[in-house]
Amino acid sequence: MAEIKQVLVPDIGDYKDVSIIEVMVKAGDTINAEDNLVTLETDKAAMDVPSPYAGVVKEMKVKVGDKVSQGSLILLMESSETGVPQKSQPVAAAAPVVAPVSASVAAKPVAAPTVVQTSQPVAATGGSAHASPAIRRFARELGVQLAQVRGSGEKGRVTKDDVQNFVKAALAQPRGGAGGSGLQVLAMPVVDFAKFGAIETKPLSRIKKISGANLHRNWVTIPHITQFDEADITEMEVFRKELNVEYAKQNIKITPLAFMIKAVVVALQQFPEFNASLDNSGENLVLKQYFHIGVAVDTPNGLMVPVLRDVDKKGIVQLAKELGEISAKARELKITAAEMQGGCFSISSLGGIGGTAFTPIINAPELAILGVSKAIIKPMHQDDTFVARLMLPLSLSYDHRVIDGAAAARFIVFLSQVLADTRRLAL
Ligand code: CAO
Repeated sequence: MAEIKQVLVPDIGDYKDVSIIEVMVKAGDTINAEDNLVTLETDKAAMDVPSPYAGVVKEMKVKVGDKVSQGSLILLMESSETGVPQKSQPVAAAAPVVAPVSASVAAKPVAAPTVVQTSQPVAATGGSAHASPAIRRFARELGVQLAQVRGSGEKGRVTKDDVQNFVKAALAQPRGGAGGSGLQVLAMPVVDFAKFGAIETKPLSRIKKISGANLHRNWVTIPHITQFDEADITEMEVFRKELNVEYAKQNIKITPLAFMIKAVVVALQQFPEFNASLDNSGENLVLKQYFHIGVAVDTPNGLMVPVLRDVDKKGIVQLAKELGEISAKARELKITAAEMQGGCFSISSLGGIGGTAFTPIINAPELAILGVSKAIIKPMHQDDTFVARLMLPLSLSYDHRVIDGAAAARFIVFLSQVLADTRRLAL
């Protein structure tokens, strides 16, 4: 008949107040005898505590970070096994619902904890990773070299999730051909930063996690080239300032970005292969007949790219208004997923902050992205003399699988000409 049994910390030598660094089971789990329950860590060793019985976990009595000694209650288990007493002393009256402990201890000798020497976190691959014996065994079974797995646990410890994620990532890698072109890179070094000074660990925001994974994929899988140019926006600025005075009453602020969004669409109309995506086979170009432009917005939670739709059908003032609205919505986290989909080309403007140029990452499945930096007044040589002109730095990153360098140079030169003479926006 099934009984509630106490599972205690067995004989762990002279150690006392040892930290629990991993809990492998939870209430409701069905486990076999010898399955590992928790991992303990002393300053010298990590040890797994296996279950003396098969059964169902009724209640956990410990969590990660708790300190335990021999005889501490780990959990209550419903089990019909009879066994021999655990070598550890039961903790008196520790559990609210406890069957007679004497009846629960007749099955089998308590499995001794599995011990592994804790290694120092390694600063390079090839060293030994920081992981419990159970995780080492799990990794071994899957053929994973632990030194290649980045540990997300305390002090860089490798957890079961880390091993599983490593395997998932490996399976998701494109298969290499005969020559083996699958991406093989060294694992990141696992560093215990606390060894070098005080630290604080802060989880990444949800948006950063999502955008980070996308940026990583795009950076690794798309052959990027970035083409630079400068547009003379001296006249455009005069016009923009006039417009700003005119529309201040309507509370519409027109920044250089509104002109850029419109100018990009004029360039896309001239160079249709920039307004396209590769299809899933990677063998066909899907040319779009609509003009939706994504704009990177810096929010306290991370980067978001809302999309302005049908830019070809809108004027500068309307675009400035929509840009203000959509970027405010992004910052207030009110933007919907649909409002971030369907872009043809993106613009990332750091012009309001500064910097001379940067290399933006393409927002796949788009084929190109325009980076905009801060316009500054520069001496430009014109008609045998130097004149002061307001020059806007542009950085065009493009997918070299589809777009040739010459086409990219033509695109950015054309774009600069449109910005230099805003009458071309109307053509
Ligand atoms: N050169 C000089 N001045 C510029 C400029 C440029 N290229 N672009 C903007 N400015 C000026 C604006 O005119 C404005 O000046 P005033 O306040 O005097 O009128 C000021 O800089 C601030 O502009 P802004 O940044 O608020 O507005 P914006 O329309 O240029 O940009 C937005 C809006 C949402 C794109 C921007 O706020 C933002 O979030 N930028 C960051 C995008 C980002 O993080 N990109 C990196 C992604 S990683 O690839």
